[in-house]
Amino acid sequence: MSSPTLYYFDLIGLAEPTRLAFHLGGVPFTDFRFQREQWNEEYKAKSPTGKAPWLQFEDGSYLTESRAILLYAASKAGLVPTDFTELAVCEQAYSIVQDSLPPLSDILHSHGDRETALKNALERLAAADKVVASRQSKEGWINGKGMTYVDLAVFAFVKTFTDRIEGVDMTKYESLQKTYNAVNAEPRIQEYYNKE
Ligand SMILES: N[C@@H](CCC(=O)N[C@@H](CS)C(=O)NCC(=O)O)C(=O)O
Repeated sequence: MSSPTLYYFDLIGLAEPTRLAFHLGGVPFTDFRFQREQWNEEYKAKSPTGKAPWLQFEDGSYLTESRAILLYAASKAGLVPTDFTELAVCEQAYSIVQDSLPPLSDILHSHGDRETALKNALERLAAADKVVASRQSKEGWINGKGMTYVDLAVFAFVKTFTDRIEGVDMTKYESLQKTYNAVNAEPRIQEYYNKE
């Protein structure tokens, strides 16, 4: 399983935490990005499930589902806790943040009523903020100790909200913002975005 290719849209979306984990771990991979038209014409049919992202290995095997792919990349970078209680704390935060994704997706794709979707997303964000606060370290790490894969997921999520959703003040969600700031302050993360 050497030098895999990560297939996804040219977006943060569900692939950015994996890209960051590979980068932080110094793990070689190909960051293959397609546009929406290319997806419709070519890559949807190539995807093992008709969805993206997926991670293709040189031997023909693959991993699909963003959470599984992130865990794979993060394990290579030493960003998955080996202690199961710590892992449960990370998964708790991952799941509750994921709950905001359906309304977030509705807003981004202009599906349904924006106000209702925004209200739902913000309600879930407030819940996620509360849960993250309960164990977060003073530096901002969600497991209370150091950086893990879930910090990368929260970073990408806050970045999407900040960059793409008008009218939301993410600084109100202090714990999520603190995690964002902790990840953003890492020199390897700065290097990643300065290179782009
Ligand atoms: N459960 C999947 C969801 C994947 C998913 O819904 N991907 C979207 C992009 S974020 C997609 O492929 N959309 C294009 C389509 O459905 O044709 C995961 O976490 O990887």
